[in-house]
Amino acid sequence: MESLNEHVQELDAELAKIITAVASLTDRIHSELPHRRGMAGTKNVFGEDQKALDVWTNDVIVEALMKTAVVKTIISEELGQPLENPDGNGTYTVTLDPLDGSSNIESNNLFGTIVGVHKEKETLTTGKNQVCAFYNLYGPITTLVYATKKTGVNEFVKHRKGSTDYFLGRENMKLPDKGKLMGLGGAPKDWAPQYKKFVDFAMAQGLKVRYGGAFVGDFNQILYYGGIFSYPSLVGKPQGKLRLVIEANPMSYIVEKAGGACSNEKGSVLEVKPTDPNQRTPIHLGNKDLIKKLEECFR
Ligand code: AFP
Repeated sequence: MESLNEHVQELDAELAKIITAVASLTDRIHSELPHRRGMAGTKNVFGEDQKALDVWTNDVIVEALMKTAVVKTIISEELGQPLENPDGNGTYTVTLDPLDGSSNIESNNLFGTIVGVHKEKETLTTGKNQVCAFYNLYGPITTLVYATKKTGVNEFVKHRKGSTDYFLGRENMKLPDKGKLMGLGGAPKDWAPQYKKFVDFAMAQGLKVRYGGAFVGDFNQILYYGGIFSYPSLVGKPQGKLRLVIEANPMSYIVEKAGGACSNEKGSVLEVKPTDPNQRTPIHLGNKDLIKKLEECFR
């Protein structure tokens, strides 16, 4: 059984350090989950109440990433503005959603960590410039899915017995040819007529609706079963809910490496040049035929 530590040896050594730094925190984060379900009493940059666990998870991951000495800048949902490495070290910019799906903490539903990695001089650059993206899913089984151009998309399973490492579950993952599921974000009363048209089409094709309220979990099931995850533009909220830089871009990179496609209803999300680390975007990810149909509905 190949371990994550062995698998990442194929990568640039600095990039491998970023992946293993986050992966090595899983036991620490997992063991804190039951103890930190309350509010921290502060708000993040989006005006949302921060849960104690969000704040704590952000701090431990940021500390570990900075310690690698290969990270120049961190853009995190919980930090508001990009954080430069105080030692002036590093060449990578890492985008971080430390605890995606944090409103699922109270209800004990899925949540995870989403990471995107860039190696550009500019801090804010298009998603297509990512060199790697990965996520941790703290589910009944904890998994780490990472993608690079060289390795494709690979899933690792956290070993519980006598090891802190992850072991290869699925290598070079590809979306199934025919999608089975759709995850539909936002209240249907706020959906645009174009999106309603697409949903009617997808339902008529026999796709089933499954939605858990954490991007990590809702995307992960699409990677397995195929279909489409959407958090669309909404009436009164044309940019939808999800964040371009820290949420949409890493998952879009992964879905493309798995043979799927992404869209912001006009074109690929990965082509959008961000102007603000916190900007939002409509996001749709999944099988290419469904993304094509979605864009036709919006034309
Ligand atoms: P929280 O981290 O505030 O729970 O938001 C999670 C999220 O950004 C993303 O993980 C989900 O896909 C989406 O929001 C769920 O939003 P709804 O609660 O509107 O379904």
